[in-house]
Amino acid sequence: MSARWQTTRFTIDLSRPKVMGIVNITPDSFSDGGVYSGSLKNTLAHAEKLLHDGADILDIGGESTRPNADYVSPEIEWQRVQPVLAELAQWNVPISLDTRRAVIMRLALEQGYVDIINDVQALEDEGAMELVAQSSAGVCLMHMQGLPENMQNNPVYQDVVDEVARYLSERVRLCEQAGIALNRITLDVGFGFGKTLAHNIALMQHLPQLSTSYALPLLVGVSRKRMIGEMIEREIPAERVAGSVAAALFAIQHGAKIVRVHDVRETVDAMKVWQHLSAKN
Ligand code: 8Y4
Repeated sequence: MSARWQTTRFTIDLSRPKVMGIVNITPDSFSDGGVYSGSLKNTLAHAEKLLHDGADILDIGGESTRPNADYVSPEIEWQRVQPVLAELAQWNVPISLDTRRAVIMRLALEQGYVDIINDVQALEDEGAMELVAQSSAGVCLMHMQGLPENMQNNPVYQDVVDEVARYLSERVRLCEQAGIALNRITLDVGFGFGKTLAHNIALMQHLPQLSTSYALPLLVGVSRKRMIGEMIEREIPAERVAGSVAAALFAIQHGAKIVRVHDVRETVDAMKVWQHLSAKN
């Protein structure tokens, strides 16, 4: 059973794990919105590096969903992502758009810019599910408890694994009912989104059960996150690279089909070594 993820332009073969490279769009205070603004050039150069390093998918986001991030209006979010998407859409690589907003999804889907909608709110925004259903995009449905602005203030679960599993199952059911075929859907437990370190560890340890119970591919995003920092006592995200690679390998070994990472080169190297040593080629 080799899973495939059906997206707008690409059918992504998940018989080997895939790497989603993170392209964060840095706010540019000097931007005139023009094609040659410094931040656009930097963003595209970064995307090019990620591809060179072995990324299989690029994930583009214009609104930070970190705890305590500043509010970004939909207008600003679109201003940030539009020029990047317009360029990357011509690169023949699957483009994922990280957004929670139906209006942003609609604009990007109308322009034919994206292959995948990566939504940390699992298409809960009004109209989002219908929009995706009317497109042929793939989608990643992620679990979050609360909202980015308050999610890390004392998250509580009775049974985190059970609650996340039930939530995602219900979202899948609704998506299918709305007309989104199951082969377009991947699932994500949402590490760090309204979860303590103990919750994150419990979810990671139950990945095999989660992946078999859904029969849908799991995407895992732990790159440079606080949970890694807590395990290795590193406050600075850039110092969490090795810890993040270890967690990505663990996730893959426990059933994750896609890992969302900042450090594509290091992650791909580690995955290649792991693959050679596993020797079931
Ligand atoms: C340092 C580095 C500190 C990164 C915090 C962060 C996920 C995601 C994010 C995820 C999926 C982040 C958009 C949070 N995380 N999408 N997005 N899964 N599908 N924080 O885990 O990277 S943003």
